[in-house]
Amino acid sequence: LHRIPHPPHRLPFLGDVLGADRRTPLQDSMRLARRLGPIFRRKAFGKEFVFVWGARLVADLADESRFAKHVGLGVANLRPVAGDGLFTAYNHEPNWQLAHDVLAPGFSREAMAGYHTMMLDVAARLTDHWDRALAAGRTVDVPGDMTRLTLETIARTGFGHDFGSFERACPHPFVTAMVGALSYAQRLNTVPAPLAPYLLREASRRNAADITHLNDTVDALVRARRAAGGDGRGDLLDRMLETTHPRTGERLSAQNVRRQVITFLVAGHETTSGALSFALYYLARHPRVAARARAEVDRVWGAAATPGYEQVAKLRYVRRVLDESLRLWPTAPAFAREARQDTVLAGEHPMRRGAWALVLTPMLHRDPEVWGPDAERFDPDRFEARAVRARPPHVFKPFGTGARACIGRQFALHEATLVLGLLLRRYELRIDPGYRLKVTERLTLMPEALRLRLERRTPAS
Ligand code: MNH
Repeated sequence: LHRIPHPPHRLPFLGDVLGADRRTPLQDSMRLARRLGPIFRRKAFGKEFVFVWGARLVADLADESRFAKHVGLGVANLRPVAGDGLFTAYNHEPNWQLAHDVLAPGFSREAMAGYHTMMLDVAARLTDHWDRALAAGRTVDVPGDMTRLTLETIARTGFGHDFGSFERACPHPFVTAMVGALSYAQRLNTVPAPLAPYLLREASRRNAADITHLNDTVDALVRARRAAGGDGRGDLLDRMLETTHPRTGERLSAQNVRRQVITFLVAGHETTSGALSFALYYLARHPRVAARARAEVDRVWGAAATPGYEQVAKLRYVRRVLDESLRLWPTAPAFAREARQDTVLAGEHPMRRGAWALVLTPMLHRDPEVWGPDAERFDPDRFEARAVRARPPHVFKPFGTGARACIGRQFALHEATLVLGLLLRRYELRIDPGYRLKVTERLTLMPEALRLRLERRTPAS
């Protein structure tokens, strides 16, 4: 451990927390990473954390035979909310494999094709909303509206539910409760654990109320489905309630269903909404990129009023814009890996069984050894097939890695590419030239206070 650098001037007990901003722990760690190099330590309240971002080190951590997901820090803090749901389950908990096997077919190609029409319906509510803003000469609230869109999409495709987000001036109470729970989970890392109940007394009371609200919302949703006797036409909730494990015949318990629904509602929209928001930011900042993407949409979709399922995956350049946005700002910005047995990381750093390290994805995605000296520059051409093939594996990890990687990856990519295509086809995006990108953190990332002015696009001749 002594070979791993750490910041100078450590204080007893407080460690390296001085000068740290508790609202931006990730961007703080990025600053430290730039100073200290591809692997470093950070100490807080007597605990020491190891951060890794060098591409060679991360590639080694991706070796599934020696390392596995570690449920730690932010993820562990969500256990009171999501328990042994897919995202927060420990590797050894039997409900992980059970739920994974039961739910994986919900993300197959066929299932995705089935969600396509519902995704289009929800996207039409977004464009209606934006058309009204445009007609009234108002700017649009990008993170707010992307959150409305992605919440409605997962609620509709997963659970046949409508939160009415576009009809509300303020976020749905479910969203407020969810943001509260995520922010609280992040704050827990900024105080010494034994003191949390005292230091965060008020916040922890609010958190308990938030969790109760999440549970109540989900219980009502499940009750309604059971009362209707199923028939979500094979959506995720039907699978959770009806499907038995193909081999063991086991079923998810009522308690576990509740945790999975919360998991999917949260994991299924917060990160996608951030990804869409950053992509729109970069499109508005780079008119030439936007023009090229728009030309592709025109060419691939032609005169069709709405795109078919197959026509979304054909938007290769739009997808590169999305990938490049996720490179610079992967909206789930870290994941943790633990040693399955005593091992040596990259032949250099001995690790005991159970020892773990946090991968700082935004820094992995900026490692100059892989991405070059201009790694900070936005350039979708980095994801041209030829350029991708020329890079080593495990250098682009916005969806995590291995058995516990994101189950919703294809879902998110289809939804986001579809929506970007629709928005590019319909509007020109204008950004206030004075806007400076500022990133808000609540476990996930979001461009703060991003507003765009829309212009109705003059139809292509
Ligand atoms: Mn998602 C796991 C990122 C969209 C449901 N997701 C992960 C992990 C990352 C991640 C990173 C791994 C975390 C870890 O190793 O601790 N997810 C994203 C991003 C987007 C995203 C960047 C959008 C962009 N995720 C979605 C969507 C859904 C979803 C959409 C559901 C519809 N994700 C999950 C679930 C897991 C997960 C469930 C946990 C999988 C498991 O452990 O088995």
